[in-house]
Amino acid sequence: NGHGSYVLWFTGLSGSGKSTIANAVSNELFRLGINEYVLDGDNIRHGLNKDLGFSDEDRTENIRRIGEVAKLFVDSGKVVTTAFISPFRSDRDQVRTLFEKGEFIEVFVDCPLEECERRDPKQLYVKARRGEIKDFTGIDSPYEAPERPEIVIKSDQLSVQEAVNQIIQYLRKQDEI
Ligand code: GGZ
Repeated sequence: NGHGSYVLWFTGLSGSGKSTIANAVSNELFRLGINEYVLDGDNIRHGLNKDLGFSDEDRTENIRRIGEVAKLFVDSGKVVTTAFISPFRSDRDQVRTLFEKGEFIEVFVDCPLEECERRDPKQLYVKARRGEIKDFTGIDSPYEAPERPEIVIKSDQLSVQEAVNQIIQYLRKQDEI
């Protein structure tokens, strides 16, 4: 399955580093001659899914649609990276069923809530603690960590480059690069 098409599905809390690491992986893959595309809040929640909010139902629908779009990319022969909290295990497992074995690579960006809250780059945790944002993941909405992710990135203990290296190493081992 060398140079195949697959999805790198990032999951983790807000502020865990999903988008940063996903974009850095994307740049590295580009350097290696793999033209890969990143789906994230900027291009999905502002477009295809702009009718959806952050209730449990809307998050489930958000992830369902993203899964279907990722599937289209993979069918067309592309590598795609997704960077969404995707907090519900059942939603991620449902997306996994769309793909052949080995095509769905779940990347758990494992960062303690306290560290995400300390970073709080958009001051969203502060607002959630004050009750100004409702249903915020980790505060008053759940995050269900993956049980058997293909990759676990301890993003509080690694630099972005080290995280990228860990993922590239995994892909090499799987003959995906
Ligand atoms: C979580 C929220 C919320 C609530 C707005 N809960 O750090 P960010 O800003 O850039 O990333 C978060 C993003 C989460 O959207 P996703 O599509 O990834 O979520 S899910 O997979 O659960 O559907 C955050 C911002 O949107 N944001 N309100 N209530 N994150």
